[in-house]
Parts: sequence; C-alpha cells; structure tokens
Amino acid sequence: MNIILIYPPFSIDRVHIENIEAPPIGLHYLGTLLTEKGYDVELLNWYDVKNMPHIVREALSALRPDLVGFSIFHANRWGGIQLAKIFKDHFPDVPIVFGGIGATFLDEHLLRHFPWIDIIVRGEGERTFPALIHRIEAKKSFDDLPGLSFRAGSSIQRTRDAERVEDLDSLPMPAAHYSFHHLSVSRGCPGKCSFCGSPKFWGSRVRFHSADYFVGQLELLYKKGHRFFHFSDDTFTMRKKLVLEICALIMERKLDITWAAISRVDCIDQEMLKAMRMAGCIQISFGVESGSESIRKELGKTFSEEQIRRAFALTISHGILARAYIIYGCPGESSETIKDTIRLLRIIRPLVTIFHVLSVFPGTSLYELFRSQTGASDDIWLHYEEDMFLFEIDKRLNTDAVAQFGKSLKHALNESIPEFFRSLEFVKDKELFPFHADFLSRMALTLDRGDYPHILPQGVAQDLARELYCKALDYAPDARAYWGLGLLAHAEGDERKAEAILQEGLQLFPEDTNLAKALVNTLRHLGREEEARELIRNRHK
Ligand code: B12
Ligand code: SF4
Repeated sequence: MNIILIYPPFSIDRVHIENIEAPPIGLHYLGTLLTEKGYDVELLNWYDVKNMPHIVREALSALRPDLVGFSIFHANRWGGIQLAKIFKDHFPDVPIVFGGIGATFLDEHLLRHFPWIDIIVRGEGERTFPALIHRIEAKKSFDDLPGLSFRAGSSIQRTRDAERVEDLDSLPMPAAHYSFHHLSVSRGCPGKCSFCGSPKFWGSRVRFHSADYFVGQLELLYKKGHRFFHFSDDTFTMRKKLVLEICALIMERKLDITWAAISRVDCIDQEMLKAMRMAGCIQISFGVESGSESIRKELGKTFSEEQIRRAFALTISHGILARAYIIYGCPGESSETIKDTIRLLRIIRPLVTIFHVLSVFPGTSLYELFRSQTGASDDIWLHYEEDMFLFEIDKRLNTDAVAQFGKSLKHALNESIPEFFRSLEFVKDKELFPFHADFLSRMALTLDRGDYPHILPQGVAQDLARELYCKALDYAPDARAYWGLGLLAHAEGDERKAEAILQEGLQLFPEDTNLAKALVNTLRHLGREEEARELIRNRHK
C-alpha cells in the first residue's frame, strides 16, 4: 500500500522561513512506524509548494497513493484543505486523512465544510493511524476505532479518544529512516497556559523517552552529518535526572554537537545548566510572556518575577543564550503593562527576544472563553486565513494600540541591546572557561555578521564584537575569537595586525580552516603571494 504523508504550505509568507520549513516531528514518527510495518511511505515536505501547481501535478502522476495523510497546524490548514481537494479530484477513491493539532481541535468544522476530507485522526497518531490504515486495507469498518472523526451520513461521528502511547521508547526511531534536526524527549505538559493547546492535546501527565533512546537518535543523526539540533520539548528540563543522563551520554559518546532547548523559568538549576552547557547547549528559550504580573496570571503563567530573573541570570552566567518569548496584545494590555515588560526585559537582559501578538487557537482555554462569551462557533475559522489575534475579537483592545505596543517593545529592546552585551557576566568555574570563550565569540560573530549591524547605530555592533572577542580570549584560547579579530582588523585595513592575530590563532588551532583562509587572504593583501601559496600547499599535504 502506497501512503503519502504531506506537510502542506502556509497561506501567509514568512520572514523567518526556519519557522515553517522543518516538517513536524510527528510525521517522522508516523512515517517510520508505517515503513517498519511494510508500507511504502513517501513524506512530502510541501511547506513551499503554495504557488507551484506543477509540483503537485508531477507528484500526482508519479505517485499512485492508496491513502494520503496531511499534517495540520492551525496556520497551514488552508494549504492542507486546498491540496486535499486537488488530490480528491484526481483520485476520488483514495482516502484523505487529516491529523495534527490543527485538525484535532477543528475536526467537526473541517469535516462539515470540506467534504473531500474523509477522516480525522485526533491527538497522538501512532496508535490510531496504523490501525486505521490496516482496517482500510482489509476493507473493514473503522467506526469503532478510538481517536477518529468522520462523516456518517449527514452527521459527524466521533469515536472515543485513543489511549496515548505509554512507553515512548516502544516507537521505532525516526532517525533510522529520516534526516532532521528537531527532536523531543517528552510529550505532555502539566501547565495551564490559557493560550496553549499543548496540555489538551498531549495530556498534562508527561511521558518521556529514555536518555538512551534520545541520544541514540542524536547519534544516528550525527552520523548523517547533523551538528546542530533543536530539542523541541515543551519543557526539556522537566525531569532533572533525565537531563543529566542525556548530557552525560552526549559527552560519553563524544557527540560534538550544539543544541537549543526550551525550558521554564521554574524548572532550571545550576547543576543542569552546567551539564547542558558542557554537552553542547548554546540556547535556552523561556516563555516570559509579560512583565506584568496580572497579565502573566491572566495567561495562566504561575511563576514569579523573582523566578524569571533567577532563571535568566543563571542561564546567562553559564554561557548559554537565554532567549525570551514575549506575548503582547494580551487581555488587559495597556501602555502601563507594556512599560512593565520593558522594565523586566531591561533587568533580565535577553540577548534575543521573540515577540508574538497573542493568537487564539482552538484547543486553548482562551478560545473556549471566547466561544462561551460570544456564542461564536468554529465556523469563525472560515473567515481567517491563518491565525486569529485576540485584539481582533476583544473589544477592549484596539489594533492601532497593539501595533504601537509592538513598536515600543522592539524599540526599547534595540536601544538596550548594547548594554545587555556589555554586562555579560559568567560563573567563575574553570571547567566552563572554554565554554564562556565559545559563547562570547559566538555572540561577537552574531554582532558582526547577523542582524545587529542593521539594528544598532553604525559601528556599534563591530565595536561590541571586538570587545567580546577580546573578552573571550581572556577566558581561553578560542579559534573563532582569533578569526573574528583578524577579520575586524582586515576590515579596518590593518593587514599587519590581522596577520599577527591570525598567525597566533593558527599556531594554537592549526586545523582551523577559517583561520587559514583568512590568513591566506591577508597575505595576498600584503602582496605576499608566495607565502599564501606555501600556506595552501602545506595544508594540502
Ligand atoms: C517544536 C515546535 C515548533 C518548531 C517546529 C518543529 C517541527 N517542525 O515540528 C518551531 C520552533 C519551528 C515551531 C514554530 C511555530 N510554532 Co510550534 N511548536 C512546537 C512544539 C513545542 C512541539 C511540536 C512537536 O514536535 N510535537 C511532538 C510531535 C511528535 O508531534 P506532532 O508533530 O504534532 O505529531 C503528532 C500528532 O500531531 C499527530 N499527527 C501530526 N501530523 C499528523 C498527520 C496525520 C495524517 C496523522 C494521522 C496524525 C498526525 O501524530 C503525531 C505523532 O503522535 C508544539 C507544542 C507541542 N508540544 O505540540 C508547538 C506548537 C505546535 N507550535 C505552535 C505555534 C503557534 C507555532 C508558531 C506558529 C509560533 C509562531 N507564532 O511563529 C510557529 C510556526 C510554526 C508552524 N508550523 O506554524 C502551536 C500550534 C497551535 C496550533 N493549533 O496550530 C503549538 C501547539 C504550541 C502552542 N503554543 O500551542 N514550533
Ligand atoms: S506554554 Fe509551555 S508551559 Fe504553558 S501549557 Fe503550553 S507547553 Fe505548557
């Protein structure tokens, strides 16, 4: 049986394509499970086929699917709906199945309005989907299978919820079949944030893979050439013992990787941070959401400002980039609460802050509240291309004011960025000194090469970068710091200084290609072509 799994495109183009280009982790789990059960599975990452109908046509003629599954987030549901229609028009008898968080909480709505969607798998897919395919293959009825929604005559039938997979390690390893860099060790969240559908979807009891399974996946992906990973758990640091085990295994198996994780400010401590840093963690994102306690409370965030401050100070002091998620346009948002957020950001000094306007998703308590207060039905989603922002439905907020809140936040943050970089302070733990150096030179490189030169006044980013490279070398020799300083000297036209720095760096790090290339370039600028060639010859020996 030929099964196609599709990750459909989003309606609205993204500035940051990395937010949508990776197919959902769950599709890799499902594809693997089905492949190991003997099905022919094709996973199509179609996040970008929106305006490319020829790709759809080619796929239709090449693949003769017996079943097509779509993975739906809220924001790509229209992409799924439209593609599903094209498939149905070509293959009227091929079942179309929708799954994922965006389909689960709008099952009835989707089935009612879009007759070409045949079945919706609600919730976690690993139990229900293979069982469904098996029944379809055997031409048997599936109306008693848990976890399904489908049409029965003119009504929509919903079977009871499926049991969740208790032992996550019993699932075959996606890394054995696919190549990806987003992975997670857990499912579930005990939180009660009003804007988040995760607890309802995955359950509030958290289930975990073992460290062995998780690092086993990393190892397979490492062998495929991956060196950077996103640990995409809702809260990676939920279980301390597991985090320590994972970090120990990464080091024991000598995986030379870096990774970013998501945590919670009330779920992190020094011991974990040190282990995480030494095992390659370079970034932790925390949902801070707001500087106003009343807004945090409104959003269901139970932690205190003290906990936020502590988590950021600790994380940064371990040489890990502490990233803050901020939501604005929240219930009760005002210029005063925005000032609170700016005040808090200036205290916790995140080097990166991600701002979101509050969206209202099905499956969240915010959405339920909106429905009960207004009597609105799910059909409201026929009018929204992707997301629905709270300010669009809450009369107490107005569009212009929310746009202004966003501008004020971003402006205040940009103004403070140089100060955040200058004030970096680290724990005085000698074992971590090389990691501090690594962090500082990484940040300096971002300042020098990333978005900052466009955000900061002219020259500020470069001056800061220089400061950080030098500070890095105060902690430990660091190839990136030598390279960066060499390039800065070169940019200033001081080739002799560049040569001295790069030579020093290359003596300490003879294998480093960046240093060698930069030195060759500098020698050429100095008119010493023969020495440049000699350097190249020596490296090829
Ligand atoms: C990792 C992650 C990301 C990564 C994406 C990595 C990736 N490619 O998967 C990044 C950081 C890029 C990201 C970005 C965003 N994310 Co996000 N993200 C998550 C997170 C934390 C984990 C997702 C995950 O991997 N789960 C584990 C895997 C195993 O599950 P899964 O992929 O959903 O698949 C299972 C089931 O859904 C189902 N299934 C899925 N597809 C299919 C298909 C078929 C046919 C079947 C039968 C079953 C099925 O079976 C699978 C196996 O059990 C979730 C929260 C959560 N815990 O789910 C939020 C979450 C999915 N994100 C969310 C949001 C809002 C976003 C953003 C829009 C944020 C923003 N404003 O920019 C962006 C945009 C991304 C987008 N695609 O729209 C929301 C989605 C809400 C919604 N209803 O759509 C969530 C639920 C968090 C929340 N606040 O509520 N995100
Ligand atoms: S936002 Fe994070 S902590 Fe809150 S419920 Fe969602 S996953 Fe849990």
